[in-house]
Amino acid sequence: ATDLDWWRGGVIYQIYPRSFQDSTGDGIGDLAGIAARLPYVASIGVDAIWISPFFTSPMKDFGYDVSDYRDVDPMFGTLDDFDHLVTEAHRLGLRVMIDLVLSHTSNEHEWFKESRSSRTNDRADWYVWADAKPDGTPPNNWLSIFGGPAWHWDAKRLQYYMHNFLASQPDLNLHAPAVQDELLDTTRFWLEKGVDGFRLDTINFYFADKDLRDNPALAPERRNASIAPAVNPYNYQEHIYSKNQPENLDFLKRFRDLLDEYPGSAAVGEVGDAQLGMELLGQYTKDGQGVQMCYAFDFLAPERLRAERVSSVFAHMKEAAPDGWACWAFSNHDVTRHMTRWGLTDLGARMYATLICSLRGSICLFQGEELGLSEAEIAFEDLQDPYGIEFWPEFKGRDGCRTPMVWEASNVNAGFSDVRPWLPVAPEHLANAVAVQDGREGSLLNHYRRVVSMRNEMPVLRRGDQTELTATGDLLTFIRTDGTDRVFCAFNMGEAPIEVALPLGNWVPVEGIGGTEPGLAGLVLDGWDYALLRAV
Ligand code: ISL
Repeated sequence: ATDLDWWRGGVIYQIYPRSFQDSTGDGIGDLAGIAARLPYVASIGVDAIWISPFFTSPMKDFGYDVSDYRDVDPMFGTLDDFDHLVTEAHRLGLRVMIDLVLSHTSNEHEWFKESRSSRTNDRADWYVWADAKPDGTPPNNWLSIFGGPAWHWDAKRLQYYMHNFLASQPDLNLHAPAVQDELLDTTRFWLEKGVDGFRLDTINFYFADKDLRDNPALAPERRNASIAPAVNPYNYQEHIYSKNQPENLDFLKRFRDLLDEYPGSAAVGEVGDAQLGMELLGQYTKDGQGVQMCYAFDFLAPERLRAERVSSVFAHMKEAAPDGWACWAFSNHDVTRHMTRWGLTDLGARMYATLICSLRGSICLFQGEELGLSEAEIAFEDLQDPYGIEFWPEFKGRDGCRTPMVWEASNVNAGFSDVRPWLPVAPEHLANAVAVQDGREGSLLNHYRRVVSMRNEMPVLRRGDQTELTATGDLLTFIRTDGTDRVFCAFNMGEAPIEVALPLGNWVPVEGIGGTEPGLAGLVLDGWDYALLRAV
């Protein structure tokens, strides 16, 4: 617990509080439920939990629309419940990261209510307000990711306000010094409560162009629907003015100075940007001036992750973010679960689990990923996600990865809740329940436990360099090195057997296929097989 650099190469387990464990019988998960399930989380061997937002919220975007940053929504419990959760987590050796949404608030936040009340109040400039064009239309062509223009007319102020996400999520104006101060005070409030770190939502959306210039159209060859769905007009613009402004670096520096007052605290900033993600990661994590890690979107793409893609992402990182530190993920609460997205079998899921635990960087596992959960099908009538409702049925939204955790196969609602949950438990998930896999030696859950502890026990995997990354067809190989410690990692990212030549030296297997004799020149990996070998 004294390792101040725990985050470097650490494993973070993401909890979506609505769907983890209900303790009050309202069909919605809560903080007390999370606290009760922490021994399970600790059993996976992770370093930290990241809890998606649990702050007071009208829940238009399920907590990513905050109306009070310093309190817990009654649906999720109380500040006392949170304190108890932190104590429990620390007792179990888990660090706690909370999800701060500093780019925008809810339109029901007191700040916004005051800001919209006049053009002269104390918080008049806390949001991004602008006059209509002479013909009454919005000030510029910026679009909202969740559909429609990024501007909403306010009949009280007779001005438009800007929202990158829902109209009920007005963007804060971080150009106003008072806004920055307030957000940093809020951050301090939680540090004082004993949290160990933050996942910072949409960190690249903190600032928009002061002059509100129009975004240019995006050249068709640069179009990349890997983040916003292809049916979204947002994909037809280059968002150079509505986000990613250089003044963000100054704010992140201020944020980092605050973190440095609390040794051992760390932040991972989310940068969802199809074109510039890696460049921004490089800037935001550089030289201890910004956040420690950026959450990279590179492995969240719809297409199955191939060897070539892994190698090109790291090659790009070497160029664009040589000193950067990434946090990798295959699944989260915004994308189709990777079992389904990539059409994986159990064998494939094991290979990808071992791969993510072998990569240089920190990693995030999303609740249920360790169980091999597939994306749930949600009928339109049951749909909750406003993003899905907007673009249905071409894009079905994010509910399919947000269904309740499955604890027991036999219990009502899989042990998640005594009553009908806010999203249905997927019947096909029951066979994957924790209780089913827990004691079964070869289960995917136990595989995750094994590869996470392998990473924990081998500093070379957590912090070592990564060299000679090579993709040859479906074969991915690289060497992790830390002083004289060297681990050769080979992954067959396809179905057909592949012969692998070992680098010069004597290698003994540490994970994956066994039976390699020291001095052997090569081995054969069956489909989806992998091998980690240590130099002796
Ligand atoms: O930028 C994007 C598309 O170009 C998005 O992918 C964006 O990065 C992503 O949607 C941000 O997600 C986060 O903030 C949202 C919230 O709905 C998500 O759940 C959260 O993870 C708004 O707060």
